[in-house]
Amino acid sequence: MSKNIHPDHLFSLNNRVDAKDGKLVLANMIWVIFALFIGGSAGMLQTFIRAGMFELPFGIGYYQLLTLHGVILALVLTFFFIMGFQIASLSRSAGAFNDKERLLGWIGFWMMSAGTLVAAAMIATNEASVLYTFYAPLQAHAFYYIALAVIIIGTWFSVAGQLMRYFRWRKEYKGHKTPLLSFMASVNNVMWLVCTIGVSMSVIFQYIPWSLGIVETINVSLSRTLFWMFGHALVYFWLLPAYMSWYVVVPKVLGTKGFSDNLARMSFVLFLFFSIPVGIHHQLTEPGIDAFWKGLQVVLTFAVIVPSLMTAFSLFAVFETHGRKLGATGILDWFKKLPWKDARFVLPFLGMLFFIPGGIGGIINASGQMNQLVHNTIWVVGHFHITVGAPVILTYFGVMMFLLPHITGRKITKQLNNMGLYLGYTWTFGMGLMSAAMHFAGLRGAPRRSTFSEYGGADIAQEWITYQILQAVGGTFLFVAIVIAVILFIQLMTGPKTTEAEEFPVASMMDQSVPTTKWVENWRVLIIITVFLLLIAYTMPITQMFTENIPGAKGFKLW
Ligand code: HAS
Repeated sequence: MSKNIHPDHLFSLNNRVDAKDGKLVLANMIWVIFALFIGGSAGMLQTFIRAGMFELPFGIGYYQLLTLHGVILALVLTFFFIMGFQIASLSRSAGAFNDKERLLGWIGFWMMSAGTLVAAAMIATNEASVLYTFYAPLQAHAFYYIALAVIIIGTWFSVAGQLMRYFRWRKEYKGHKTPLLSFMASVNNVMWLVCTIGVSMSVIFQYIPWSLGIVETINVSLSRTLFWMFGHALVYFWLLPAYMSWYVVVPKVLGTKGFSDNLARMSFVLFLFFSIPVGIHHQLTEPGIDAFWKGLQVVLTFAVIVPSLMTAFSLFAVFETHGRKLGATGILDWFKKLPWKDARFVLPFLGMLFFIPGGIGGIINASGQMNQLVHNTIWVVGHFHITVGAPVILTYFGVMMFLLPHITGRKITKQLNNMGLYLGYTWTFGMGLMSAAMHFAGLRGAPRRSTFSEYGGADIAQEWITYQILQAVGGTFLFVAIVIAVILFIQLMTGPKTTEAEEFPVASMMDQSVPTTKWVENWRVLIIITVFLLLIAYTMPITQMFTENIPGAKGFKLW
């Protein structure tokens, strides 16, 4: 392909998601809506149980419901959304998938679907009440672990198809910088491939033989360490699609340009480097890991905060320059110029607001001594509801607003846009109330992963009850928001068709025609640095887990 193509031409090669790719995207998104309804309903019930206001019928256990809630929202909803959105982003920005790439996407989709159904059956029959972290020595049925492995391998197939599409573009337009959205999706995919290796090894070589009775005991420290090597990167795997939307979609919705293509690429590269070698910050209170390695991973955790700060800076720059162009003059009145009536903007913006306390909470968690105070309290549950449960999910909603009608050939009507706004405000109120109550209760020592108890009439447990009631009120608002969301998403896909479908907004950047920094797209260098940091952070702690004669644990089924 010619080297003389003007970057602006390359930027606007594809205006829409290809129709065949669209079907694959839609299949993934239907799972998202289903998972939202089931997982959200389970969540509301939990808040009532924890407040002592409701008891589950038919012998259903609290931990059974909590496992369902965590797995279906944190794993199923997110995985299907990410695959769907990334396929759509690649198809929109790099062009249609070929048959082979699309087939890989479909194989991935069916494997993820099959794995989800088996895992759900295991949870429904109370064979797998081990929560989404499936910590050993709690032992689920072998089918549950097999199902989890199938889901992860399913994502690999889908990711392989997406990466093939990206690298085909690079070959076709050799020497040109790749479309930003396609680059971002590829970084997330490569990060995913690297971080899931450890947890897959653990599931295949530790959990499955142990749950089948082939080996009697499991090395708990090793299994948890391999889980968190994946588990913290998982949170950025959720977050980066939201950042794709913040960097690329939101500026276009405002009718302006994104701040910087180069800065956005750099922040994604930093996520690739620093998302994985930080998992031990979830294990700061655990024995069996040397303090030095905990300290090192805390330092690396502070490095992974930098790309989020770069993102915040970039967003402020976009909002302010946009407002000034529209005539804002004072320090903050650009704020008034933002499109407050457009749900495609308001949903992700509310998410950004949540991420300010969400990010501060993360920094508190990561600070060694502070972690002693909050670890295993419901503060942590509050933290993840204002990170994955708000910035991430509200942005996913914002994406669904335009993506569903874009693919199905419809428009967002005024009425649907208003529903989107109600969804955003109801979700914000419910999540704000519930997670603030969780943070405050956590600071007063209320534990996480526990059902209602008066703890033998202990005074301190009395203090938690008001917060638990507030959580139930917040949970009720969230349930109302979920009902709005489900109705809205169905209507966005089934309303009257139009000749001109809703656009998939993709902004150009202020530095669109500036060439990208060369090494940022040198995948060999990127992967070497990623693996190097991973080896530095994990080689010694994991070696010690093999050499220090840690006794294995038999399986427990405490439910
Ligand atoms: Fe976290 C625990 C540390 C981010 C999710 N985290 C969890 C768990 C989950 C989770 C699920 O170090 C619990 C896991 C479990 O079950 O045990 N977290 C961090 C740090 C960050 C962080 C340092 N977490 C996230 C994100 C998540 C997530 C993102 C999901 C998507 N987290 C921890 C630690 C623990 C932990 C410990 C273990 C706790 C324990 O002991 O168990 C950082 O990445 C945060 C950086 C973020 C920022 C914010 C940038 C702000 C932006 C918005 C700008 C707003 C604008 C609007 C522009 C620095 C980008 C402005 C408009 C106006 C006009 C005002």
